[in-house]
Amino acid sequence: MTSDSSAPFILYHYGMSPYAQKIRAMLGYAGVDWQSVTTAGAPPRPELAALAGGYRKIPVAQIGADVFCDSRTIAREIAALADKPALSPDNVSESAQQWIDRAEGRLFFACVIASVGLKFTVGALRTVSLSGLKAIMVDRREMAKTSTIQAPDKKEAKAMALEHLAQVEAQLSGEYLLGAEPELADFAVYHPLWMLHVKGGKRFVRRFPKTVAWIERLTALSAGNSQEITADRALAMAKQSQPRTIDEADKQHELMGKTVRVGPNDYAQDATEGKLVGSTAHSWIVAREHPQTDLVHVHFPKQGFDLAVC
Ligand SMILES: N[C@@H](CCC(=O)N[C@@H](CS)C(=O)NCC(=O)O)C(=O)O
Repeated sequence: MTSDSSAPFILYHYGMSPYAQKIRAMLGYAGVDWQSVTTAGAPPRPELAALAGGYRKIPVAQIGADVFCDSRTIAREIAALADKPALSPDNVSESAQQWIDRAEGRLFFACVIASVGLKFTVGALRTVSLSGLKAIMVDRREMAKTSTIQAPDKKEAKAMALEHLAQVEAQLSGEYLLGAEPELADFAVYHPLWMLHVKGGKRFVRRFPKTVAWIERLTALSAGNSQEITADRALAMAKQSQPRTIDEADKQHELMGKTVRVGPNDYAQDATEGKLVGSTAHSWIVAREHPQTDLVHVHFPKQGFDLAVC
C-alpha cells in the first residue's frame, strides 16, 4: 500500500470533450506526463462509477487513491505537480475570474451548440458509431431537462459566440490572454473556442486572426506526453494505493465523518455518496469504497457543488 507522490497522473476523458481538452492542453503546457483512460461519450461508464460514484461529468483525474472531479480541482493538482501556481483556481485575479465565469457559463453551451455541423459530425463519427452518437445526443437532451442553465437556440448561440470572439480578439495584445505566459483563464476561455474552431471548423472564427493563432498555439501544447492504459489497470493502481493524508486543519467541519452526497448544482447533477473526510477552503473530500478500488478519496470543488447529509 502506498500513498506515494510518484503515482502517475491518470485522466479519464474522451476526445470530443471540451473540458477534457482544457486539461489536456494544460498538462501539455505544464509538462506533466500522464496516462489516459478513454471513456465513453455518455454513461454508462463503469470505471468511473467504481472510482467516483455517481458523479458523471468528464474529465476526472486520479493520482493513486485520490480522485479529482471537475476541471477546477484537476487544475489545482496540475499547478502543484508542475509548480505553476498560475494554473490553480486559487491564484486567479478578479479580471481573470470574470473571463473564466463568462467562458464557462452559458457561453460554453453557446459555443458547443454553434460548433455542431457537418465537420463536427464527421469528426465525431471517427471516434464513435452512428448509434453511439445518437445515444450521446439523447443523453444530452435528457441532461438539459434538469439543467439550471438555459441553453440558447442555434441562432442566439452563434450571436453569443461572435460577440465573445470579438472580446477575445480585442483582449489579445500579446501571446496569451493576460500576459506572456498562459494561465488558468487562457485554458478556460480556450476550450469552448477549440470546439468551434478545431472540432466544428466554423468559418466565422477566421474573422478573428489573433484568436485563431492563440487557439492554435494552445492546441499545439496539448500534444503533451501521454500513454493509453486500460481502465482495469488504472483501478488496480487505486487499489494498490492509499489516499494521501489530510491535514488536521482540513478535518474541522461539523459534518466530518457523516455520510453525505456531493454533486454539481448546475447540470448533470448526479451526486456521489460517501463519508465526509475533508473540507478545505475550496474542496470537499469524500471517502468511498468499491471492490475494484478499495478506499479512495474523491475531491470536489465547493463552488458550484451542493453537499447534503444522507
Ligand atoms: N464543471 C465541470 C464541467 C465538465 C463538463 O461539463 N463536462 C462535459 C463534457 S465537456 C460533460 O461531462 N458532459 C456530460 C458527459 O460527458 O457525460 C468541469 O469543470 O469539469
